[in-house]
Amino acid sequence: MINDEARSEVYDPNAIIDKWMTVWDELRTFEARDLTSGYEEQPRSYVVSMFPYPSGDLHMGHAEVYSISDALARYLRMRGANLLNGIGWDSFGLPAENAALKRNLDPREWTYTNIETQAESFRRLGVSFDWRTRFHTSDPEYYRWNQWLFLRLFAAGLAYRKEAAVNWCPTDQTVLANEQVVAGACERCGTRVIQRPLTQWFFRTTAYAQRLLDDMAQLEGKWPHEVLAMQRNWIGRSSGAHVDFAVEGRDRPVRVFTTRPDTLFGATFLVVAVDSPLADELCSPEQREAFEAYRKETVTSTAIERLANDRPKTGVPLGVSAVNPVSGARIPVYAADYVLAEYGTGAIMAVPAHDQRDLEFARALGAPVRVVVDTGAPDPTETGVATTGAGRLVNSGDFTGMDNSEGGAAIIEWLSGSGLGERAVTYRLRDWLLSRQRYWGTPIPIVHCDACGLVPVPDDQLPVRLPETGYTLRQEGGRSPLESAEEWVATSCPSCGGSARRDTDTMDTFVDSSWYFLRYPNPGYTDGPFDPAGVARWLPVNEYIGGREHSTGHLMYARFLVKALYDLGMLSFNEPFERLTNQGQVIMNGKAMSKSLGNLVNLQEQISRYGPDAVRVTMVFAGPVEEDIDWADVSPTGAVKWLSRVWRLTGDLPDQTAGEADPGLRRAVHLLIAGATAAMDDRRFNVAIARLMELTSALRKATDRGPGAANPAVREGTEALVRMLSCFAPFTAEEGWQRLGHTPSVSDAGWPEADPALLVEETITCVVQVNGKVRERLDVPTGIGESELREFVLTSDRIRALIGTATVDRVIVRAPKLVNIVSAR
Ligand code: ANZ
Ligand code: ZN
Repeated sequence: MINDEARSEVYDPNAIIDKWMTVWDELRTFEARDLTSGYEEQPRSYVVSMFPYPSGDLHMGHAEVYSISDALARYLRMRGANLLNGIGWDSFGLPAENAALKRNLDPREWTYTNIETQAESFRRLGVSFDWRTRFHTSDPEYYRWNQWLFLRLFAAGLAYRKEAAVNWCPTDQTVLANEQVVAGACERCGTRVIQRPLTQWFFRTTAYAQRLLDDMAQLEGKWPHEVLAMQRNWIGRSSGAHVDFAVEGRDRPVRVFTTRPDTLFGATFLVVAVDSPLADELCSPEQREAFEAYRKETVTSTAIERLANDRPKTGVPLGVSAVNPVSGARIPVYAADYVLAEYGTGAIMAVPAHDQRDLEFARALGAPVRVVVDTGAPDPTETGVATTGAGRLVNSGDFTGMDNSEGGAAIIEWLSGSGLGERAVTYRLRDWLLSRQRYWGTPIPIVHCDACGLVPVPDDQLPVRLPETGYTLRQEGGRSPLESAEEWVATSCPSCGGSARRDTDTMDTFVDSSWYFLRYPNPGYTDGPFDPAGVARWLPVNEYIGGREHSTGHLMYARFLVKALYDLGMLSFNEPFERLTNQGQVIMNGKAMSKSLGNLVNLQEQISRYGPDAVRVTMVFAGPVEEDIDWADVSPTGAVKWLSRVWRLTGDLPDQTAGEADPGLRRAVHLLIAGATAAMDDRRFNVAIARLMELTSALRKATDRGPGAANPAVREGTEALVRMLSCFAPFTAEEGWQRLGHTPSVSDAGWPEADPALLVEETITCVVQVNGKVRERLDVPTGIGESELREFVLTSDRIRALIGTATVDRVIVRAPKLVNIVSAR
């Protein structure tokens, strides 16, 4: 009997950190076996967790994502994979610049200090990164390749510059991509975003819209369903038709996009986006004043608000009329804000009977309503509710009587034949606006020359380095801070040698993060953005782990860029991440943690109180990976208790085992190994931990009241426990492994294998009689049913030999102990 209290040693999780950090470094335990050369055969496994942004020290959210990704990485490694677990920093971006401006510092200082802090915290958290992969996107050695990639896309026509109405954040004084505008506000600071016309750089993501959709087939079942659904919505494929409407006094028709060509006879007016050049062009002199006034009102509303169904509809007549191509009716043309300039063609045919927004607009402005699909629902003119269902066409000329889907196809055909329209597909996805009017980012490697236009900086002049004086630069009124670095801006044209100016915008940091995982295999590579041999060896990423907030931004950008590089012949695969896992958020009392709510939990405080292992275990054990963890509902004290039990157990076992292994315990151990393994394979890490906890209890019971600490089954079970534990609580496991008399590292000991022979159910001896005489004893599972047992006995070789050719008259089965076969002699 072992008395825990009598032992002088206490489990002190913080006392063992430095020791094991040093051992792992010395043994190079977590280095991939062949990072940059000497490539081995399979299996290899490449795990990437979305790389951190260096905003201060690590926080609870980091602890969660890296506890999960590390459990997975360690598991795959223990299962025999040559594993690469990379780490770098996404170190350009606004917070550094804002902090620097506030304190009059160089953003570099803030950034690199935070990186050092985070790196140390990662090590103290026991994350098994291969530190040789480390790089920072704000290093010129990295952003140089951002510039190089930009120039490849520019040469391929995939990077271009145009004037567009863009999202502008008045507080951060920068443009934002659509993906960075959340509910009409700046994702970072919450300020209302306004629309401003500016000349900006774009990547042509729309050229890949269909492939971004189609290639999701590869990800089905391997990425979370919701992420795929969000991407599908974001790409927003619509199919329908383009229809041309002749407009009085204009030689070219107005083209609209519609998903309901079947309703064409019900188009009683046209609506053009108020902020489109087309509206400006169509407006008659009489309506000019009203139009300008209306246009002014709309600049502050966002696309989402403009499209909202419940918003009162506003607009102005443009004072021109168009002709409905099928009915020949003269219909008025309006400008309104519920039509977006950037979607479809920026103009619509309004069918108030069958489209709610059009109906509300018609009611507000007194336009006619004409029902053309009889859906069986009440008349929209009376109810104010547009009828959107299927039905038969009415008031539709020769098409009257057709069912509406067939009618739609027939109308498209007629339009095509008459040169008035055609089948069309439209996407909601927009080109990626990548230029930013900020300092702390990758300078765009383009020179503006009056004579030559946009001239790429030659590759051998890369990187275009940021000027060092970032902190003295100010930005005003939407000008990039780089504009005030006059000496830096002034340059000569690489093409004609004349005086020219550098582009003063920097790249969205999502450019940096769209390819970083290609560089981990050889982070110091100098002949290109990534080492083709290393990429061939390690890519695509097998397991990608990160937050679901990146569903439509980062993940879409990375997919786009990989496809573009595939087309440029630089990659041999077209999807970057084979499998994606989203972890939930760490929240507090039902709310996201934030300084302003005062519910921030400090990670370092948790670690110093409970130790890194207990914090990690708590994160992973709290629930399924994709669910949020409310820190108010969990406490690492439970994990501390469990880990100290494991730790004591490892100290309680004698060096020499004695006696026969206890069969019941062995079976329990192997069943729990099998259970934990299956849970790990399904990424149900919390379930795996539950199995380990059960195993701990079984072993504790066996040492205290069962066969005793010296029993070989206890040692076998404890060693298996410690090996598996190393995925979640690496320091405690390492310490336990040593206490069990082994040399480090436990990570090299491999994941325990469940013995299949021990997994079969317990058996009992069944007596088999033939005509009342005992002829055979067979081992059968205790839980076997009557019919199963009958089958089992009659098909067993020995019984069949006994019976020979005699016919079986009757079989009496008393499961599980007796079977009597009555057979004719
Ligand atoms: C006539 C019509 C009749 C329409 C009807 C709908 C129902 P999705 O599915 O989102 O692609 N639309 C087209 N361009 C638009 C723009 N730039 N801004 C706002 N609305 C626009 O929607 C396509 C439908 O949205 C199109 O089909 C058009 O209205 C409208 F019973 O045309 B429809
Ligand atoms: Zn020039």
